[in-house]
Amino acid sequence: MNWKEQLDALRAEHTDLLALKNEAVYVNGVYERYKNPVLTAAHAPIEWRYELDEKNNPFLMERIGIHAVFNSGAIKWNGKYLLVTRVEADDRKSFFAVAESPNGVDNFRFWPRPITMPEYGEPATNVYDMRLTAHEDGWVYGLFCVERKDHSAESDLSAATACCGIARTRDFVNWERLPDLKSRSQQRNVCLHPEFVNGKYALYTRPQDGFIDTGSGGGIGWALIDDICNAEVKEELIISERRYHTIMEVKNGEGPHPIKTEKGWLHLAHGVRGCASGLRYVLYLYMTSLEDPSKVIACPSGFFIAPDGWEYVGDVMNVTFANGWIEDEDGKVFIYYASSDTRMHVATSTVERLVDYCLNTEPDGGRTALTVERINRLIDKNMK
Ligand code: M1P
Repeated sequence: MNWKEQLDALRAEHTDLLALKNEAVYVNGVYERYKNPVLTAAHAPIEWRYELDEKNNPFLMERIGIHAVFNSGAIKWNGKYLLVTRVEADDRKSFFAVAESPNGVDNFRFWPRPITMPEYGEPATNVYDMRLTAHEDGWVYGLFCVERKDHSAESDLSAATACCGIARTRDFVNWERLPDLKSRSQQRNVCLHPEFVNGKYALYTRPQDGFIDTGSGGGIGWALIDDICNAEVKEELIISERRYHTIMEVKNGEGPHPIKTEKGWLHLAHGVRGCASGLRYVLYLYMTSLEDPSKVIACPSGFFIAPDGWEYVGDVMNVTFANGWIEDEDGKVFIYYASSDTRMHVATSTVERLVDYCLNTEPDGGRTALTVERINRLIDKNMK
């Protein structure tokens, strides 16, 4: 093949990938999973990776490698399903890029350029995992993790700090960067509640002692903020606690902002436990009260989505992670989750089914005997 033929073949393969239709393949009453991932590294535009000039790139090599597309914020915007993705280049640096689809389950295409996020203070080493919130103040906010080198431990090459970056936009191209969240502890997985609460902005937080270890950080926190343009966590209430021998023994973190339903706020979060093969990240749901979004009213036991089949395999194995979902006008919910820090998937459900799941799945009993008792109660009912 000559250079031109090679390029045509590359373009044809990319076009076919983007046009691939998706189909629901796995139904468990709660949600449908889909056959194909909605976004992978191979979806990244050819123009981001190759220099398309035969003279300068005679072997048609990738000049910039894209390694993974995962942990994406989500929003419905002008009738389109938008993901603000975490794209990781081969150099391990993550950046944000918008991809849109006409139907939410396939045909996702990246916008021509990645997001140029303004810096705040010391330039970030890495940024990732944006949670999007169309707030009732009229702005769309993106809250994300900002990683910087920990200068207090220069000799430790892995020492880093995590804090919450805050930016807002009206078009997803131009972003106004606000000061990073001030907090006594490090923070990751911070998300903005869509409504004012007692006249204040409200945040879901995840306090952590170190960059990786949550340490004394007890779980998902709740904090009211006086001024989003100078946001500071003054008081933090832990609302979804880590607990021994649960799916969130080691860590947890809020996903996207909760969906408002007639029966309460519906939350999607991730829980982490340790096992012989490392950390296992799964997704769980819980609900809080409409009157007081910091009060948990339902906390079904166990996981809602865990890695399945080849989702186990990737850059960081045994991980499902979600920071984006979209509720459609008819109550359909598109749950965007990443597998193993490598690719993006979608699962679909409805508000009605997710609320039913939350309100009719018992909380973790804490002991084997109680799980067996529950199964026996169910068998008794079914034998009547
Ligand atoms: O590698 C799994 C996940 O690890 C982190 O999540 P957490 O702070 O809860 O441990 C994040 O870096 C996340 O991006 C990543 O998917």
